[in-house]
Amino acid sequence: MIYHFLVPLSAQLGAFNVFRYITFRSIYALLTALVLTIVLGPMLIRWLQKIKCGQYIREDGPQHQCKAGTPTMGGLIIGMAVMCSTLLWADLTNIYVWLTMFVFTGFGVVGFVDDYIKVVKKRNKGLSPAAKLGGQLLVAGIAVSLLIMEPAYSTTLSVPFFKNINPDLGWFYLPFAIFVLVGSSNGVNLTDGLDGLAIGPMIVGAGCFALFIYVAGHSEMAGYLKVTHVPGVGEVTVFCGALVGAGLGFLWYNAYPAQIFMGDVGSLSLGGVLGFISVLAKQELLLTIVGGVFVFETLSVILQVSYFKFSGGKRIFRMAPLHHHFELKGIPESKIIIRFWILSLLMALMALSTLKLR
Ligand code: 57M
Repeated sequence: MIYHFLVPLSAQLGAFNVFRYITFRSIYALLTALVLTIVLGPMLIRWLQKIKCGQYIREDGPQHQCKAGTPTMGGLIIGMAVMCSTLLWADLTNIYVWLTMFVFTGFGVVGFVDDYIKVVKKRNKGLSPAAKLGGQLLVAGIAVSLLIMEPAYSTTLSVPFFKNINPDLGWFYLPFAIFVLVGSSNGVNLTDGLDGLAIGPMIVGAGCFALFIYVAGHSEMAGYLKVTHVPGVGEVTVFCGALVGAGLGFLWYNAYPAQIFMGDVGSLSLGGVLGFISVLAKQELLLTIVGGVFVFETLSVILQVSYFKFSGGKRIFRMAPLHHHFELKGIPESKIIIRFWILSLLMALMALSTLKLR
């Protein structure tokens, strides 16, 4: 809204021209979301404590009993900050911005319903896995269908490290992109089991994709770096900025020892939207490198569950997802978290290097 209000004034006062720049608005979107989460965080924590939205802790697995009662559904504040900041700073005539907000809200609603049943209604099971997956598929299906109908958007695939390989998936792109969104959403959800473990790599991922999406939307840069150009998509950088800001503000309270957890409302929406941004930036496969931590966590679950079934009860890891394995080995929680953050930074740098290594 600031964009729509101030840019027309640039005819009278040249200084307002600065609001045209995506980079300028992305930085202010980051700061706005950061300030909103830091200022409103304590209020949300007190309110969630008052209405007794505390986390139930399972008794099997690593000892987290001291965390019992920590308020959850902190994803609400991330959602509110990201949406307010995007609505303030982005060009709201841009279809990609609206699709991104739709994915973020849609996955958030699925997570919210799950949290609500678990935490408010005190039924520990939450939504059934089928209902949860159904909700995710529906949101992803609507968003990707609308996206591929956009004339400027192509259904080709970029292959990291190979600039000349761009197969056109045609209609097969629809199930593929839906898989990316749903997989990413569940990957972040599985990772969200230690203080700051999911939000750290999420901040790094959003920052990294801010750059990729900016380049994809910029015809000269995309041409120079030989990445697929998607006209108009650069505006989503503002959303990525808001995501980084809200993530940092949330980490302020979710850092070890956490005062609040994000809940499914946070993990499903963040994961889903990261997947969607990778699709918008035409860097779908690169998401496996940028979100490497989420991929390792998910693979550990797939391997563990499959091996458990086929071997009649044997395990590869002491417990899956991977962070539980390290906890059960006796590594302190804060050390595991920081090592996973380091890993995510390294993976993001590796992903950025693909811009030149082609
Ligand atoms: C939800 N939820 C956390 C919090 C957070 C298939 C199977 C591997 C699924 C997996 C599972 O259910 N994963 C998804 C993970 C929970 O956190 C809440 O959930 C939200 C995210 N959805 O925001 O609201 C707990 O995680 C801890 N936590 C923190 N700090 C944070 O900032 O400490 C979360 C955020 C919280 C808190 O303790 O209560 C969770 O872990 O439950 N299931 C598992 O992870 C289970 N693994 C398992 O059963 N492994 C088996 C294989 C064969 C499937 C095995 O390896 O033998 C373990 N989960 C737990 N205990 N908690 C089992 C032991």
